[in-house]
Amino acid sequence: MLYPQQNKFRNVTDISGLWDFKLDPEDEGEAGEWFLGLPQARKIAVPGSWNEQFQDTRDYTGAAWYCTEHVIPDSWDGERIMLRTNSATYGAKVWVNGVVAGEHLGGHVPFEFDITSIARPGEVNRVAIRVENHLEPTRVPPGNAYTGLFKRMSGAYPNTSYDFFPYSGLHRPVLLHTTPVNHIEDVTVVTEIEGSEGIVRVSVKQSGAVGSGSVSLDGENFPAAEDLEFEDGVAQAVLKVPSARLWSPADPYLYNLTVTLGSGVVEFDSHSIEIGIRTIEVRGDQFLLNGEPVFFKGFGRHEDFAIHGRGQNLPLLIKDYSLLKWVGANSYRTSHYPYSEEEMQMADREGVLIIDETPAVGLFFDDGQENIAVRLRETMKQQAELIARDKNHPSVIMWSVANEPISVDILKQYGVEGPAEGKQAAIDFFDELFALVRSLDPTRPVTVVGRAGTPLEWLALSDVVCINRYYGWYSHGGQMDEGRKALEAEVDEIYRVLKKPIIITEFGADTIAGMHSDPPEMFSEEYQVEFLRAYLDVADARDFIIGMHVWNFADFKTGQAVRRPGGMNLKGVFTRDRRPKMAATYLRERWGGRGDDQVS
Ligand code: BDP
Repeated sequence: MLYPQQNKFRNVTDISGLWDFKLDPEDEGEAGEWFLGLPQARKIAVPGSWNEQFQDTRDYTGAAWYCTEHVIPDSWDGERIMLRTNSATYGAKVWVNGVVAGEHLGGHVPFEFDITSIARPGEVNRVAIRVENHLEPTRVPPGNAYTGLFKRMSGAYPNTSYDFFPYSGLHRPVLLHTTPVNHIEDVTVVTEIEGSEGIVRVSVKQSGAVGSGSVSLDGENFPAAEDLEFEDGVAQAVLKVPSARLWSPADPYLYNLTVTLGSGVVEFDSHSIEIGIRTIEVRGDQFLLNGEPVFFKGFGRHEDFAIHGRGQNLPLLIKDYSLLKWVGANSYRTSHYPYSEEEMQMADREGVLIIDETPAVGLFFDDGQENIAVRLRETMKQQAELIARDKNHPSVIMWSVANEPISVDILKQYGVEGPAEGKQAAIDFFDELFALVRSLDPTRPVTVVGRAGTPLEWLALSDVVCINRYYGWYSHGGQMDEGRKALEAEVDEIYRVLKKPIIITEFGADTIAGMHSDPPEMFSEEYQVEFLRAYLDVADARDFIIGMHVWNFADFKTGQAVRRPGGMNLKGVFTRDRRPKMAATYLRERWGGRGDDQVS
């Protein structure tokens, strides 16, 4: 799905702002025709989670209505008019001028509907969106699942199968945009390197039957173009870039690629994207970027901030990238759902390597074939949408299909006897999921992120083994020396069996900013430093560990539970308002972070 853009063939208008809003706990809105206007509405900010904008909505996950009016310009008449919602968590139904435009399930990727036949150029148009975030066991991620391990372990409220707050609502901008009727539908770019030459393979899909077009690449010393000849709406071209300037964290150079439909005097449409020329490959124990081994230094993160909730927050995005550079990180994982498109654009521009994760967090396999099949369908759909959205970003270097799925063996450790068939069901689930990802994108490695006790057969599916570990916290609490030994023994055993490179994608300790102790004690800033030091030392002594992602970049909101003071997970090395704990300064020394003046 192309990112909307303004150019001489296309228009974009962001219709976010203050919208009318109303909760619909009884689900009466549709019968009451609220899509024609909300009775007794209050204002809400779009984008933004609804949970913290009012006093009475914090734990509300039922249906709610958003409504706005917008004058579509006359000049849009004759164009294809689209309504794009960049993120609605979780289910959305959209009306324009009282007519259903479409529905979508899944909280973190954009969806759009062709509203040409219902939009009224030159007039006021009414847009209504009903959003609901019912927590259901068959959703991805699941909620209200009494078999879910997170619920069992933490008793969290609201009842999610994951450790972050179920923020709800319109989380990213809502756009109206146009394309010509005959338009470019999709562009796919794959790059290779031969010697010093960059090879850019471009595939273009159009909606109509225009016979030809062109693709041009603009960048340092290299303005060049190739013709496109379409057959059945699809065309390919290969651009060769002598002495290509390769994309990498050290030099995240982007070329501008423009596809044009039509040729000469008659052009129908064009679309531009920024691309990076780079290769990635997992070879032996190494992850190679442009043929050179990379070590991943960084974090698991969340889209999370007070009051905004999960709502897009551009000043925070800028601040976080500046802190990532300050601390010396070169990578992060979009734990535990796709982040905004603007995040991905920043990663391209700043040279940050992304493990791009779907919302499949906390999956389980002990509630019957039927439920498992629904979750598989939903996971595959969301995975395919993510690949369609992010496939052209040079920063995206690996897909993570799921975080910490719960095997029946893990449940057993907690005294829950899962059904025997849950074992095979999970194997079938991941076989299908991995096959889908590899067929949709054969150019990137794929992983599933494991927790303590994840079966090695599951980890073996991954190109890079990704594991989350909490020795010294959830086990061996307060005994970092013992925790370190347990970690060493386990990673050595995993490597002995799987012979694949390992990234520790989570390790961290809850830390109350300002709490100190000597000798270090759990929850103190000193303990967090000791914890991180031990893990980083273990990694330094092992070539097969190719990356360390601290959990978490910043403190974040989650459900209320005895393990979560104030409903917060405090494993951030920055506080929620981005003040550094001692651990941030420690990481900066260890990772060689840059000064503010050196941040581009
Ligand atoms: C891991 C989860 C992560 C949690 C973390 C924790 O992947 O979402 O926030 O543990 O307990 O199991 O802090």
